[in-house]
Amino acid sequence: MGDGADGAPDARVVLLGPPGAGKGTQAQVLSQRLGVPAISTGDMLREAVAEGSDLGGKVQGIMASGALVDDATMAEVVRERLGKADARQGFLLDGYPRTLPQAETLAGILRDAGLSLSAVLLVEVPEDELVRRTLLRGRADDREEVVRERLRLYREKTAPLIGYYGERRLLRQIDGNRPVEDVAAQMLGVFGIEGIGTEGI
Ligand code: B4P
Repeated sequence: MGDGADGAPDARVVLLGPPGAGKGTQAQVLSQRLGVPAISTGDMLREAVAEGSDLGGKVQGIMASGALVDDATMAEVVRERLGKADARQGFLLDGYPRTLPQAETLAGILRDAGLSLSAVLLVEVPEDELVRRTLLRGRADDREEVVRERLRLYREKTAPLIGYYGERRLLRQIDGNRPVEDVAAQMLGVFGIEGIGTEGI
């Protein structure tokens, strides 16, 4: 892993894992410690829905049902976001890629910019715990049947990325069934940073 412009480790990171694994929670912690923006495609889509934009209108029903937004739409969203100035020194991608075509799109965006990923952190949590957490969270799409559909789609469409990134030697396994600060410490360890200062998350 090379060094960024200011001497900090390169951090072009993908957070991979099932819905409710805590990717969004960890992205906030890591963003602060690594000094790169957390980019959550789920949050971006929810903002679009709240604003009532064309994109929001297009994805609202899809998200409510637990289905995935199509790859072409997501490619536009991500290409535009990664083109912004704050993502130049690195980023934490939370919720993207979610399919093999999305992984290829991301590889293409980075290749065009002469860049590559630093690591893919796979957050692993048993399914019963995932359901428990998401139902506790109580977001609009956190009804049990919708959560089960999101988990099914994860196994079908997203889990193949584990092999994809494993072959590229980018995958790091993280035990997500631990307290938030322990999960953060495991992730920071990947970048050679001690997990201190994550209290009170
Ligand atoms: P997301 O917003 O990505 O939703 P998620 O996967 O359910 O959340 P996450 O894993 O980040 O969990 P969190 O930290 O909140 O996607 C929503 C929808 O958007 C998708 O269904 C899809 O329709 C669409 N979408 C987004 N990206 C897309 C893409 N690339 N392609 C197509 N469609 C896309 O944590 C969950 C809960 O657990 C929280 O309440 C938290 O407090 C708790 N928690 C976290 N860590 C914990 C820990 N260590 N211990 C105990 N509890 C913990």
